[in-house]
Amino acid sequence: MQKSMDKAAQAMLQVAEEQNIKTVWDRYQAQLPQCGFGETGLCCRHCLQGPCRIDPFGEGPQVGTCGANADVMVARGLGRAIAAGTASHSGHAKHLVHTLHKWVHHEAPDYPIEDEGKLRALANRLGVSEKDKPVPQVAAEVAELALQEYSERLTPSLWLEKFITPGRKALYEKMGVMLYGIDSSVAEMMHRTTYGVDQDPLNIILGGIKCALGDYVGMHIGTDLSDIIFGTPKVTATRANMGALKKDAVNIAVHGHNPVLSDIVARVAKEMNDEARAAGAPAGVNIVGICCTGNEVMMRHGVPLVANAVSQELPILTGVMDAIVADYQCIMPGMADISESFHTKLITTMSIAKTTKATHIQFEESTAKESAKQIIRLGIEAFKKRDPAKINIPKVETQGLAGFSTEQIVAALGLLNKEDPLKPLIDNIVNGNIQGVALFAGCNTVKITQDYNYMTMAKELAKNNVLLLATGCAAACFAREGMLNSDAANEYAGPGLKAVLTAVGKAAGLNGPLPFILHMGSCVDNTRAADVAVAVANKLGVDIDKLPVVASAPEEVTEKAVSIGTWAVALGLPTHVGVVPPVTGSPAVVKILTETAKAVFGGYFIPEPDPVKAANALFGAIKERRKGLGLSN
Ligand code: NFS
Ligand code: SF4
Repeated sequence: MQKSMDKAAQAMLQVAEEQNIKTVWDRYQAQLPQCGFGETGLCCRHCLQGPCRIDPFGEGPQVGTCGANADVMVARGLGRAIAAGTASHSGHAKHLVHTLHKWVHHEAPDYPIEDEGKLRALANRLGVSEKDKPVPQVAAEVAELALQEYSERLTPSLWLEKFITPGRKALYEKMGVMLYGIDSSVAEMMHRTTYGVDQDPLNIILGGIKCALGDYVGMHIGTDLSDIIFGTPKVTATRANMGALKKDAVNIAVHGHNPVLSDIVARVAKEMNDEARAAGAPAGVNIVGICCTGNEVMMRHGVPLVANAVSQELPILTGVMDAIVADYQCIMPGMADISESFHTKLITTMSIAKTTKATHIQFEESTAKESAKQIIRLGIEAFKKRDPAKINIPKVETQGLAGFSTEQIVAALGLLNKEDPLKPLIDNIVNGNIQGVALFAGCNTVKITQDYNYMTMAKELAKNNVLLLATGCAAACFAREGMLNSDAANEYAGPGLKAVLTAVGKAAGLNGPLPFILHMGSCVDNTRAADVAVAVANKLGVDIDKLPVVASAPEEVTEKAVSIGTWAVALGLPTHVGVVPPVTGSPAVVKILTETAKAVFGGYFIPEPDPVKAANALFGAIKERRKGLGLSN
């Protein structure tokens, strides 16, 4: 199997081979064959009488020591994955809440409040009267409400109630999955899946849905507060891939997730150009992005994203990656080993995410700018230690647009209809120019040729006039592969879709159509797409499960992707996964996820490793929903 479709990644993998440097692909090879019990979800370590395994072929034991059967083991494993994902997204968001709270108390003086309008709009939506109150007071009240979302509430989650459709709210209450607190939903999942508690797979999965709604709320808070503090993304011309690394600059990558770190580094870098020049780098400091925080700074500052997820180690092999600054999540431990073979300085910054082989600079909001400068200085020092013989920058660099926040999508549509911006979108869905909308999210995995599923599915769906939204590593993939521009729209979009994109592009003063894939942000920004769906559903007076909107994580890896997929299902979306999670050991659980979920929530999982079949399945789901709405075209 080819490792990656990305031309720059291919070039660097060649270098890895020549220099006998082991990457994630080699480590994966060394793991093969992977354990069949683990792959199917049929092992359990939830107590010390284990580990227990169930024989999927029916010959060995069919229950664990305590009597847990395959259905219980698989459902419990899935539940815990959702809890881990929820804890991660909401932990990231909690960090932003603390930053806002510190800002109010003058303990985070270096942070801006870029979008007062969004702060006030959010306050209003949450029922806080903001009129005549100064920004710090409104911020304090919003931060307080956000913190309250975490612990056990006596009333349903405010964020969930205020942002979903009335139909969903009623359904969640009826099904007993209404969220009363993010952290409490995680704790409850840990409780119900521990030794001898929940033993009904359907009940465990309903608990998983409740916890996944905690993920949705955590992500929503993350996006809201990032926008308030750092600015709501605006459509930005940007570049991507490893060709954006510069031989004559100090190249520093921000890697991880939270703009609390990366946004400040991107801002402060502008002040450090002279120091870099003095060190012999005429082009100054060149900040680039890796993974989701790369998307954050790409949207807000046009910082080029050079790699993501499975290819995160490869920029080091260019020999010009002077420093990598990491916060948390999706940072492979293997990064530390590879950076040791080069001059690259790996810098960790968060107390919960250290690695023995990296330099740790504790990043505090109170001294954010100073810490950022200290970090950049380490990059400048490392630059001096470059080995010219090892320099090898692949000449692959793409152009595209990023930064399609919900607000920007509404603004773009407003160019066609100022009074009623959603109308052009709805009209074009009704007349069939746009058959439906597909949200692409998730990671890149070593188990699939990098980008292959994304690219294949995107082309298939676009041909059928499906508008694509992308976040996280999906958005990063499309950026690296040069899909976020007018040329790609001209090449791949079907005639109806192209006509709409051209009309909007023209109204926006572009030289061609809008991209057929709208880069909506990082992984936590998936709720931006949900907000668009909710707005359209509310306007039409139907629930989300009636809309021709689908989701896909074609190359997913993380537990976070499992939580997102689960709330997408709970929102009512047919949701494709290209890597089948460890659930196949329980046909009962598979049936709950793919069939029962559809009957109850309207949304359901479509596990399908083949990208063409997956695109057909999603388009089929879109067609089914169009028919349900009485749209025969
Ligand atoms: Ni989200 Fe995937 Fe990580 Fe971001 Fe990428 S791996 S689940 S997209 S970087 S979180
Ligand atoms: Fe085995 Fe049951 Fe313990 Fe799991 S909880 S390890 S199945 S005894």
